[in-house]
Amino acid sequence: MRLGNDLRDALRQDQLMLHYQPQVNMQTGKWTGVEALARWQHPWEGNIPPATFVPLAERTGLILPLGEWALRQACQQGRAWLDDGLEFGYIAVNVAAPQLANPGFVTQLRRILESADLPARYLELEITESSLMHSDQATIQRLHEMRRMGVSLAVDDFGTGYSSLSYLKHLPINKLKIDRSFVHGILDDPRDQAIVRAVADMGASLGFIVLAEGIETEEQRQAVLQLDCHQGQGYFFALPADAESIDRAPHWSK
Ligand code: G
Ligand code: G
Ligand code: MN
Ligand code: NA
Repeated sequence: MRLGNDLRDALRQDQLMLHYQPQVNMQTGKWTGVEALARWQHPWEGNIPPATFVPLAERTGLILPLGEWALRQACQQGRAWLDDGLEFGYIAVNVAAPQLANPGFVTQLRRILESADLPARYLELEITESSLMHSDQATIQRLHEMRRMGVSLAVDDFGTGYSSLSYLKHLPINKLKIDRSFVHGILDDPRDQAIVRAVADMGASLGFIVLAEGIETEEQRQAVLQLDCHQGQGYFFALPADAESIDRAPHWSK
């Protein structure tokens, strides 16, 4: 596939970059950290969204190099921010199922953190509920190893994975990210409100940080706050933006 070959080139030729979107403390409004989101500036097709090229990478076997690139890039950015005196909290990086299933993933992660000279506590990994659900014993061991290193683990798109909840008891998870589809209807649909409330209560009882994704309006922010979500993310607070814009934002205590 042509676009698949283009993606291979893009990885080599600097057409990919990471944007960063803040996550906020719902009580204080202060930024707690940022999520790294890959962007592809294609030489003539223009901007190709990750919703297109991440599945493409999964089909063409490029998801492992893409994932490694994103981790390396994010860790180097974290180091640069620290050198700049910027206390950015943490960088959350999306990790796809095939990365997690790779027996060498923990070693790779350790090497990347070491060569970037970034302490592991600055890194959070976002893993979708569906890839966690299907994790085998060896993958679960790797999750524990990552936690022992000091890396945090967040469940991405929580509520969309047709999941049994039993994995929440066994996996070393720090955070649940409530999928934005539930936040979308929070004002108009009592069922969405009930789901967000239930996840917030359950998550807090299990000792997780609960984050609501996709907050776009002040009204949604208030509803999420009232349902006791700890953290929020969405266009209402900040759009994903390049590292320089994040760096210049007034929210960081330099
Ligand atoms: O940035 P945007 O909202 O368009 O992202 C769309 C989807 O692509 C999200 O589900 C996001 O998790 C995923 N995504 C963005 N960057 C990466 C990445 O570096 N690796 C993986 N595996 N997924 C990513
Ligand atoms: O699945 P994941 O959480 O990784 O998705 C992140 C994606 O969500 C990014 O592509 C980002 O652009 C998008 N996003 C971030 N905030 C909002 C928002 O408020 N509304 C919508 N619709 N999408 C958002
Ligand atoms: Mn995510
Ligand atoms: Na999500």
